Amino acid sequence: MPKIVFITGATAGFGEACAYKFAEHGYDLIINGRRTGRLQTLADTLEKKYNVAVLTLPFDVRDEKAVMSSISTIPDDWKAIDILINNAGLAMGRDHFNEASLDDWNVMIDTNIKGFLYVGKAVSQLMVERHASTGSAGHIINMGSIAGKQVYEKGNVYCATKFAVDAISQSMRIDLLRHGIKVTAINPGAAETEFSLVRFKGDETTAKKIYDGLKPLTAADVADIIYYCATLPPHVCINDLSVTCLQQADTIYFSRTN
Ligand code: NDP
Ligand code: 8X3
Repeated sequence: MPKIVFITGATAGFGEACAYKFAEHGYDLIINGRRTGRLQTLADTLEKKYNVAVLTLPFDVRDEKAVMSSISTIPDDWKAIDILINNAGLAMGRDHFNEASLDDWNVMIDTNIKGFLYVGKAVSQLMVERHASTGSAGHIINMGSIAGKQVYEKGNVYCATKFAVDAISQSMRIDLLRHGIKVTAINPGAAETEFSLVRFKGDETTAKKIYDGLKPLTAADVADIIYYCATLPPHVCINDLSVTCLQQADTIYFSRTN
């Protein structure tokens, strides 16, 4: 039986790269995102290229009812989820605390904390039930950030949401220990995806500047690391992994070529 991996935020960036990586290795996939066209195209491509089964599960992670009903009504043969990559998330704006937009803060809190919690809870329940009936283990891989380890100027609420992911990952690891569920937090530094374009609301020039003089991480780099964490022996769990490109020491210190 192929293993099943459930990836939120699979329409771009890390999530999409993970979908390719796991499909390449024969996993069946449940993929989520809001852009249904992209989701269906990805499903069609992966099914054709890698001969795997793909279930699309479009919902907005901020919509509690949609998350809970979509996941509880997954067809029975898809409920045996081995790995959750709880990745959907975003930054909105990069402004000093007093100047930042409340709307931006609400979107980040609703997506990166509340949506992340809804998905984590719904899938962990399925994993717990499966562990009780078959003894099989699950693995939850949470997408944190180095912004969840160290704050930076104008990072305020985005950093806070990733500090929350860090804290929740630690709590999940403790609470799910008795159910044999591994919990891994991945904390990347700057990676060139659609992240900055979303953060700067479509302003391509500002988004590009983030990577000026850098060879940043790619989505494929992060997917490789996630795949490595997910395929270690059953008794081994990477709890927390931070990764940056060579030119980045932490959230503040960079060695740019320009
Ligand atoms: P992208 O913008 O490239 O991808 C983000 C993904 O999240 C998209 O698939 C998007 O899909 C999905 N998403 C966003 N909001 C929602 C929502 N409300 N409901 C469902 N899906 C949603 O960014 P990344 O791949 O870079 O980011 C992925 C994660 O990695 C985020 O949690 C981010 O905070 C984190 N991260 C990113 C870093 C970076 O430098 N790129 C570094 C460290 C962490 P859609 O729009 O179709 O819904
Ligand atoms: C994304 C990395 O440094 O832009 O989480 O906040 S950073």
